[in-house]
Amino acid sequence: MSRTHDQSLLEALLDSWDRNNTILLNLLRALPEGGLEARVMGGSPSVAELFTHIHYVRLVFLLEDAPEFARDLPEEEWMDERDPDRLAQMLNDSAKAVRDAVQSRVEAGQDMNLHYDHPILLLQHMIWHEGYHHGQIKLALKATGRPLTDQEAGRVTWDVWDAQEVSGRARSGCPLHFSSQKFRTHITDHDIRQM
Ligand code: NI
Repeated sequence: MSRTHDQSLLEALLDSWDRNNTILLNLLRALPEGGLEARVMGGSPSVAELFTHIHYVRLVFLLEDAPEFARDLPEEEWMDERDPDRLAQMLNDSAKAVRDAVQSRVEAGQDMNLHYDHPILLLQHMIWHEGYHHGQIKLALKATGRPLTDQEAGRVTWDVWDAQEVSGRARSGCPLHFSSQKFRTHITDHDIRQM
């Protein structure tokens, strides 16, 4: 791949990674009572184990691809950690390590050591992986009678992708703005009908 370096594109990509982690933490904080122990079915990982798995996977790829940014791997991949503060700390720590590794490799024009055709693909891979498990977490909540409503989940998850600054675009009703009715309908479909 071309190694031309555009700082504003890099910043936007790192921002997408920060938002992805914010969404994950917001989901963690929005869990109803007993949410960390929910499972889709017997034998499925608990919500707590899905969060620790996400953290572990980030660190494994870092260890293999940019070991200078690696942290100590937890002893277990699927730890049943029930302390939300501890989970938040782990996720923030691994998110920063991934961010720093990608930024460093892109700015240095250096490939990852093992996987990926470009360092940015680590970010894309992790965002895809974590979105996949995000859906499973919400399904586990629903399957155990603890569904998150659109009111609860949409504001702290989907809306994190919306423009963060209060701009004239939102107030003027620009049809391309994410807060358009079409986007809201899309959110509702995911949170209520499908999940
Ligand atoms: Ni996974």
